[in-house]
Amino acid sequence: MNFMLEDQLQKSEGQQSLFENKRRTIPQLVLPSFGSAQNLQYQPLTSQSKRIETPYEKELKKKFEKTFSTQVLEPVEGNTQASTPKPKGKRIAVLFSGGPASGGHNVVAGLLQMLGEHNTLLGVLNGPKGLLKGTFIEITIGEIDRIQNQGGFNLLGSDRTKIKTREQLKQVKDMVIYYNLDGIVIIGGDDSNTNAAIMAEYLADINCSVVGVSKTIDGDVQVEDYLPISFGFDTATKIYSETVGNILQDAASSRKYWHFIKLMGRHASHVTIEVSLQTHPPLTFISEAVQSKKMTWSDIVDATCDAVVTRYNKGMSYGAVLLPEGLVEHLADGDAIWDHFEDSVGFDSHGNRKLSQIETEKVLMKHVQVRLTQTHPEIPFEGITHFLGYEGRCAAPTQFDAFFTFNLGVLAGTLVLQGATGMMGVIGNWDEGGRVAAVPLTALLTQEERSGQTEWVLKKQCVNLKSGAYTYWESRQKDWLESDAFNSPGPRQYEGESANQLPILVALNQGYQSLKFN
Ligand code: FBP
Repeated sequence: MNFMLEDQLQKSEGQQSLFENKRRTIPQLVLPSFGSAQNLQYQPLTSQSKRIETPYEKELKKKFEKTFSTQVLEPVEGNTQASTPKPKGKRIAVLFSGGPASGGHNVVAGLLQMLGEHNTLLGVLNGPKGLLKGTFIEITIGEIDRIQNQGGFNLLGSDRTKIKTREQLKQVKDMVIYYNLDGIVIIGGDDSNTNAAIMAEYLADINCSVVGVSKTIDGDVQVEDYLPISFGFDTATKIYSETVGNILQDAASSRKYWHFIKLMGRHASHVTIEVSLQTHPPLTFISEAVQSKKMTWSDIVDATCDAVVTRYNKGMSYGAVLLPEGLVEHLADGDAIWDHFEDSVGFDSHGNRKLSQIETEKVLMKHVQVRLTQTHPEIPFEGITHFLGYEGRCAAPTQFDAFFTFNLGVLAGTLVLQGATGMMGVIGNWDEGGRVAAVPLTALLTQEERSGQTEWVLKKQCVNLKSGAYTYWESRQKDWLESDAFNSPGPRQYEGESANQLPILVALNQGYQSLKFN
C-alpha cells in the first residue's frame, strides 16, 4: 500500500485540491477608485449629472415614495488618494438569491474587506427564505480565506423566495430590528433585485439600506454601458464553450452524429449567442430572433432538417445545433407548444416556468428524425442530446469574474457604509480597465405579467437584434453552416494570453476594439 499517497489524497478532500488551493492564494486586485487591496480607500459615491431614463417616472414615484430615483452615483473624479473616514459599528447582512453564479464568494470577500474590522458582516443562510426566518451567521476573515476565488454559493446557500406580501415585508423588518441591521446586500438576478427595490422602500423608515449586486449566468441584468454584463456569465459561457468545442471536434472526427445541445439562459439567449460566437456550430437558434420572425415549432424542425440536408449535400453527415433554454416560450405556437412535451413543469415563486427541466433538445431531435425519414429517407441521421446548465454555474470564476466580483463586493460595501439605498453597484467600461457606479433600482423597473397578474419587476435585457454581437453573429451563420469553421476554445485559463479575454458579446455590443481586459 502507498500510505504516503493515500494520506495526501485524504488531506485534499473537502475542496482542497491543488487547483482550489492555488486559487485561494491568488491576490485580489482592485480598481484604482478603491486604492489597493491591502489599503482599501473608502470613498462615498456622489450624484453627478447622469440619470437613468424611465418611461414610468410618474407611476414609480407614487409606488416608491421614499426611494424612487433616476440619479446615478459615481466616484468623485480625481479623488483616488485621500480616503474619507470610514463609518464604524455598522451591522450589514449579505445574502445570495436565485441560481448560483461564479464569483459570488468574491463579492462577500470584497464586502468584508471594505467593511473592515470595525463593522460586522452577517451572512444570511439560504437566501431570502433565511432573511424571513432570521438564520444568520457572522462572517469572519477565516471563512473568506477559505472561499476566495472559489466557485459556488456554498458559504451561505441560496433560494428563490419572492419577498412581496405585507406579511413577509413585516417579517424582514422584524429581523432587521432584532439583529440591529444597518444594511442588507442582495446578490441576485432580475427577480432578486426586484426584491431589493421593494425591501429598500419598506425599510427606508428604519434607515436600513438595501443594495443590489447583479449576478446571473443568464447575462440579462445589464444597464447600458454602466453594466454590460452580470457576473457569472463569463465563467459559465467559457465552461459551456469548452464542452461545445469538444463536441464539435468529436462530430467532425467521428462524422456520424448530429448533436442537439440545449444551453441554460431562461428568457434571454445571451449565453447561447456567446457560446455560438466562441465555437461556431453549424446551427444556432436565438429565441429573440425566433420570436421576431414569428417562428413556430414546426419552423424550428424544418430549419434544422434544412441544415442537415445542406451539410449532407456538402459531404458532412454530422453537425450540432444550439438551443437556448427559453426557446419554447418565444415560439408563435402559444400554449399549443406544451402538447409536444409529455411532462409539464411547474413555476418558481416569481412566476417563472422551470424551463431548465423541459427537454427541448430531446423532442427536437425526435421530430427532426421523423421528418427526415418522411422527406429525405436517403440521408443517414443519428442524433445525440446534451443539456449544459448546472455544470457552468459554480465553477471557479474566470480571471474576469474573479476581479469583477471582488470589486463589486468592495463597491457594495462602500454603498452600504454611506447609507445609499435602493441602488445597485455596477462596473462597466471594461476596455478602459473598469469603471464603477451605482444605479437606482427603481429606474430599472418595468411592468410584466406574472402568474396572471401585472407586477413591477426589474427589466430583463434580452438579445437586441440590432446590437453589434447579433449583427456580427448573423453575418457568420452561412459560413458556419456550410463548412467546419468550428473553434474549440479549451478550458478557461488563469495565465497567458487567453486568461484575460472578455465575453465576445460584451466587446461587440460595447464597440470595444479588442477582447482583452486589463
Ligand atoms: P438566476 O436568474 O437566478 O441567475 O438563475 C438563472 C438560471 O441559471 C437559469 O438559467 C435557469 O433556468 C435557472 O436558473 C434554473 O434554476 P434552478 O436552480 O432553480 O433549477
